[in-house]
Amino acid sequence: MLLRIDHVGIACRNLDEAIARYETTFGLTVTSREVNPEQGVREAMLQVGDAAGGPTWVQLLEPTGPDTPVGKFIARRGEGLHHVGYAVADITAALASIGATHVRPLDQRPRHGSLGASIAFLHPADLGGVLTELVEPAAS
Ligand code: V0V
Ligand code: CO
Repeated sequence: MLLRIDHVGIACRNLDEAIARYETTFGLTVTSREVNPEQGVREAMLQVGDAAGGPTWVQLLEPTGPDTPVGKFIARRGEGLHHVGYAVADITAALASIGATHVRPLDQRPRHGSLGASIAFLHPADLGGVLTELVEPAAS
């Protein structure tokens, strides 16, 4: 079901400062910046590699407010690794398959994600404390 790691999501208090950190330290560049009101984030995608199956990204996430997933995460744990996003070929089929396991989807249907992707989250409590995201990238 999982094709590759699509992105790692990193929670930060200040998006511009986080971007500068990755540009300066690693020479990464920003491919896109978006605001996603449904998810409560301002985010940037920085491309890390171009694996055979498709690119891989660092996703930097600044909360749009305190009462959002990333805002609550930072208040509780501070900045740091927030989630892992795996690429899937068919997110509807992946969600149906997950439905047959004990792992609870946080989304019953796909949501709008970065770069035109369709995304759905799985509960961290069912996956060893790791918030996990399924990503069906936009057709290229
Ligand atoms: C919270 N918890 C986490 C966590 N966030 N554990 C691991 N990784 C995380 N990122 C734990 C937290 O430590 C608590 O555990 C428990 O969950 C409840 O915490 P809470 O602060 O009360 O939070 P909740 O229950 O209100 O919400 C937690 C969940 C929520 C995971 C359900 O954050 C959620 O629905 N996330 C999915 C949406 C999301 O994260 N969007 C932002 C990224 P203890 O202490 O009780 O054990 S948007 C994105 O990636 C996009 C757009 C994209 O890729 O394109
Ligand atoms: Co993500």
